[in-house]
Amino acid sequence: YLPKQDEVGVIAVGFSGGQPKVGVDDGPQVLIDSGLLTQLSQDLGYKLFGDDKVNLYRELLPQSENADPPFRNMKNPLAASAVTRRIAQQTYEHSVQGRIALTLGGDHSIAIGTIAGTAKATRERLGREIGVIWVDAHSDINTPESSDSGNIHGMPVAFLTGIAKEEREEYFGWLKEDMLLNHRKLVYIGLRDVDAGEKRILREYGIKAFSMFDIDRHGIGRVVEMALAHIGADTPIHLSFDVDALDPQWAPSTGTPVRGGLTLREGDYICESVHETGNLIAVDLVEVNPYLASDEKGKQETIRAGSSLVRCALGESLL
Ligand code: 4U7
Ligand code: MN
Ligand code: MN
Ligand code: MN
Repeated sequence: YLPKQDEVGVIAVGFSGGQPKVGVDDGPQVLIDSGLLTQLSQDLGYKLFGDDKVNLYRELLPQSENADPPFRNMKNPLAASAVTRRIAQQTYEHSVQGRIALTLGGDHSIAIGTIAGTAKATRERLGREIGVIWVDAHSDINTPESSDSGNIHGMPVAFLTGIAKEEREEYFGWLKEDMLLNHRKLVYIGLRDVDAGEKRILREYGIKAFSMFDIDRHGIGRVVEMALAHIGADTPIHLSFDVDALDPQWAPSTGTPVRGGLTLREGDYICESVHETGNLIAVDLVEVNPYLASDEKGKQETIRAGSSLVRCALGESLL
């Protein structure tokens, strides 16, 4: 198939309602301010479409105490559902035209939208199921019932695979069959903080996951090779990259940092390898929160790391 490999649809999502810490909604703006989009167009030669301004979804966050009460234990469910529904429409529109959909977050709940949109577009455009490479310290596969926190950024994969289901339209019921991800076409890289309930789900469904243990054992080169083999050659790939997959040494400015993570070089290598397949259809870069580092240096390093990951996924470092 022939994606328009020189066109990128940008979706800048300033949404923080999938988790409790303020500031992740400024992630896309700081990435853009650092020059990321200019680099994509001027240095890498992409034609950019879509957002050059950030969609701040603050007006969709509950404006009063009882505006968006928990539903099945989920916090801010109406807001998260409404925002992700809109994002699904945006990634769908870019993707169905063959553009690479680049989404800058925002917390990881937004992947409910990004993947729903590319899954549907790819079924229509190519008659194919997408594969997802989810790079993260966490597996984000809690159901509303298995989650202890109630934070929706820990649940996107459960909704996307249909492991969590909800009929009511305003609570993710808009996620229809053609937007879902086959759990056999999902692979994780970088896991090191997986809840007990999530481990049960991963085991029950036989979901492929490469933890930090696997990376230490086999090395990043072999792990990426196995991950790509799992989803299959010639499968359209959606890469969803949570910056907390990186070790806090490179990306301290994020909401749920976990020690013992990927080096920046390993993160870049994953992105480069996905680019090299020629099958990349979408990239998410999420969970950059510019206010959480203990100093300015940590903030700048996190932004630089996030921006480097995106550029590598779009082919910067390959000759
Ligand atoms: B992120 C957690 F309990 N599993 O569900 C949860 F550890 O998008 C963390 O990967 C989720 O940053 C982290 O709240 C979500 C927790
Ligand atoms: Mn994470
Ligand atoms: Mn995540
Ligand atoms: Mn996080």
